[in-house]
Amino acid sequence: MRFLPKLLALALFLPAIAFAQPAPQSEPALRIGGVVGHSLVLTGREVAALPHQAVKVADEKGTPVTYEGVPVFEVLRRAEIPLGKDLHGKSMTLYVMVIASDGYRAVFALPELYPAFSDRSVLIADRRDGKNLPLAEGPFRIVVPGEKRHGRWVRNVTALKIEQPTD
Ligand SMILES: Nc1nc2c(c(=O)[nH]1)N[C@H]1C(S)=C(S)[C@@H](COP(=O)(O)O)O[C@H]1N2
Ligand SMILES: [Mo]
Repeated sequence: MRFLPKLLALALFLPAIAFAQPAPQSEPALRIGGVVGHSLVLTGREVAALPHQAVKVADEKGTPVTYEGVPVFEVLRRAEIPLGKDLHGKSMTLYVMVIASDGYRAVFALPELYPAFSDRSVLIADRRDGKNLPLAEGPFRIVVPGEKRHGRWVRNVTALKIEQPTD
């Protein structure tokens, strides 16, 4: 019984030790969650290993630039969003909330990203002119070929959340 107070003290102290551990070296990651079959967290390396497309676009100042990236659809597919013939009816109201590290957000309706609906590939870019994205943009940036205003070209993307209005 004499040990009980010590055990209690230990039990109370252990979580403090656990929280005091240095956070694991956090690799840049992209979270995909919300209305999906299963949530995903992809590291920069995992994103780099997915099939890429290169697009030549003009940046917001009009300077030509080549981005390389993964079609957003390819990432959503791996999180098992509703696909194929399932993308009709109620699924037509699904949208993707793109979330950045500075709190900036932008929305794409799912059909905008879906090859059966659109020839345009909205990309999660991880390279610019053959190099990793600069810190101000990376590690991931949305690139929307053909979209003149760049309000949805979200920099420093940390998450894609698939959502649906509730009513
Ligand atoms: N994370 C984040 N991304 C963002 C913004 C922002 O404020 N935060 N601004 C958007 C707007 S309004 C524009 S016009 C473009 C500008 O891109 P640039 O800084 O590469 O020229 O970034 C877009 N992406
Ligand atoms: Mo903008």
